[in-house]
Amino acid sequence: MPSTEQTKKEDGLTLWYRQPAAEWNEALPIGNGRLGAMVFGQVEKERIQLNEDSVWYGGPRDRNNPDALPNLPRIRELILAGRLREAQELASLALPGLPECQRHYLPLGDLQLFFPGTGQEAAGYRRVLDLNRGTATVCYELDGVRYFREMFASYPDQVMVIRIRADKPGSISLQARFNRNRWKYLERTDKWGQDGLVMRGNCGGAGGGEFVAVMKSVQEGGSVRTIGEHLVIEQADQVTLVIAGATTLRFDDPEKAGKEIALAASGRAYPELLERHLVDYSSLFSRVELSLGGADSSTSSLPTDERLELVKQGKDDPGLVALYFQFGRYLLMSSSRPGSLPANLQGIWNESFLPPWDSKFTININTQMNYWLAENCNLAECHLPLFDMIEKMREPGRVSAQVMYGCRGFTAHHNTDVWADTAPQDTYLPASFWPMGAAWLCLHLWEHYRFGQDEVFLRDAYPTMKEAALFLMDYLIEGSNGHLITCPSVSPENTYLLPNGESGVMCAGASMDFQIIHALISACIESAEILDSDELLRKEWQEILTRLPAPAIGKHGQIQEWMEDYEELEPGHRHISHLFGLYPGEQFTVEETPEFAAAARVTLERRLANGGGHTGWSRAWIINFWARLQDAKKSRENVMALLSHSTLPNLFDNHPPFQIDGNFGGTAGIAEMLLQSHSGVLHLLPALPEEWANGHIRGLRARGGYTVHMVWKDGKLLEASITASKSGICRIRVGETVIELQVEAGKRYTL
Ligand code: FUC
Repeated sequence: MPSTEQTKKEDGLTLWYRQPAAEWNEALPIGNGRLGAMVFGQVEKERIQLNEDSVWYGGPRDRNNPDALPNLPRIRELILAGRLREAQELASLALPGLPECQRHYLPLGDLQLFFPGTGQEAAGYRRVLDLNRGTATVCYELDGVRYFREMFASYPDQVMVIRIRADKPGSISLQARFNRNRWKYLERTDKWGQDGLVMRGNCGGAGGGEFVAVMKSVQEGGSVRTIGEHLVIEQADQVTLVIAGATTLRFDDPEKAGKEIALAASGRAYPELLERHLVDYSSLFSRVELSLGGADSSTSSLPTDERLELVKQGKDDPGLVALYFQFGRYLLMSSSRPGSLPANLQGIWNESFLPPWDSKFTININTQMNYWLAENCNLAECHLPLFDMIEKMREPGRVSAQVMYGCRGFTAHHNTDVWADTAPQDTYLPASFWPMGAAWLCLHLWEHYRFGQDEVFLRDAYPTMKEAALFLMDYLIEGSNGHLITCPSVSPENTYLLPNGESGVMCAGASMDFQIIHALISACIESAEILDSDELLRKEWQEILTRLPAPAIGKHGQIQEWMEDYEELEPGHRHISHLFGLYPGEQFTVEETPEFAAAARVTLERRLANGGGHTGWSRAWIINFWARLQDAKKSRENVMALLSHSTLPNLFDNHPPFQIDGNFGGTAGIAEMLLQSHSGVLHLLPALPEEWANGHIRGLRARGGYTVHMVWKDGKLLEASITASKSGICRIRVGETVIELQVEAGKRYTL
């Protein structure tokens, strides 16, 4: 066994620990978009908790409430007349989905490995997640023998691979089994020949699919056999376990498919499996390199949990920030690859049969946040599963638009699930009856085009964007002063106070709605211009833009959250929806609309002064807001707050509980501090804090088809190089200086 594997000095791109995970939030995630695992690294009783992205409870349903449309005029009338209580009561009866809830995500199961103990404690224990290789390793010494396990989820081979070795021949003995804790009655494990197991079962619920997990063992030396539901390996030199999972969502016969996948992979020697994984993995991961300087060997050589603990005590650690940034990229690559489902609230990693918020796709911020890093952090293909989901939502979304609101186009409310369900989720008035989900999601299609400049993609995406815009056109109604307004709506998920002391959530015209509509319709106009189509519609869209209520500044100097300048019931609320126009939108910028930028600052300060940012994702959004306001100090303060208040020992974001959006939003925010491109200029180092005075980044992407490298020293840009994918004029800003560069596609320009 190569000694480098045990003694290798961690190079800043590893999460590592001196002890096994005592609980799930300490375990380390691996994944290939579709298959995921949490590796605990226990010495004697190893638990590898497995997920497959399409294991969901129940089948598809039409949950649209047929009583919505007949009652819509009355609900609107009551809201517009200020008879809120009655409006909300009627809405609670007529608008909810039937039944109220969408489907939920389930674990695939556990893989348990039992290693014979010696009664002694293992020495030299080390557990590592190597971000450069996409592998999780565990090594330790028992009775003078060094043991080594290496695990990864291979995208090219669509399997999970576990390699177990020791430095003394014949030392590997273990028993392995699948286990599915609470729902045992729904599945059963059988032998698959002498060297494999298959667990098959039903996902449960009406229309629920079938799932399968299979495992094949390839060992060198010793013996392998199956007894009952166990695989038993004795005195092998080394063992490779190959695990596959499949469901009826993708395969007519998941067992056949799972076995074929596992057989194909187990037919390859371990070094080949590893090599195929590494080639694929590093082709994505290595595109971006980040150093934020501040190397302090006293902390960078410490285990990750100990470093995090020091940050909680107030220690600065730019190296940990850079690691957190790359971990966000790692998580997206591991939970969202072409052909997989999009990253859900937990990415793909979930051990619960009734997970928090069903571990589905919450689309009033969370799912969108999951993808904020995809383009600028150079993982554009990881964005594709979201686009597949948007496509899948079109048909059900048309039904929701028609049945609930009598509108053309397609709509979705604040959640969707594996079946792309678009009817409302819950009867939770602050959130449920908000039909902007599809419109917001479609902006991701536009962003993908802006970064990649691929007109073929835009040609395909434009009809989807247009269909979301058609819904908005029909959903808008004329308000008393000629404005076009949304009704009913909510400002996710806040509550306002009326002057008479009553509180309400449903409203006409939440500011966020107008900002989303403005962004989507502007994107549609620009797309139609690029594609030279829909001239008449473009005129109609232009007219709508002039009739939307303009953003307003309220009595505190803040961006108004609603059309009326209401007080918020919870001024520190985690949602800051009315700053959509600052980020991810672009309506409020420091240069073009300084008055709105100033009001956005007041809004943020008020939220934070009242306890805002208490959930991980809210804190991550705040980082992006401050970055857009070009406030380096506040951006960094919030990065550190995300690490110290909302990060678990395995660096997972802590809502609480674990929710992955904060990881993704945090990574996006760090990138946004270093490079911005939303206003037609590449703004280099727009919010670089003093603490990151020396560093470099390689491979960030910018809108317009650019890839950017930067080196900075003492807080000043030293060198930048820009590669263009399209010829034209590139505008670059450093500090207050803007330069224009004539660029040619494929060439690299160094400043
Ligand atoms: C929204 C948020 C919650 C949580 C949930 C999944 O409802 O308000 O904080 O993130 O989504």
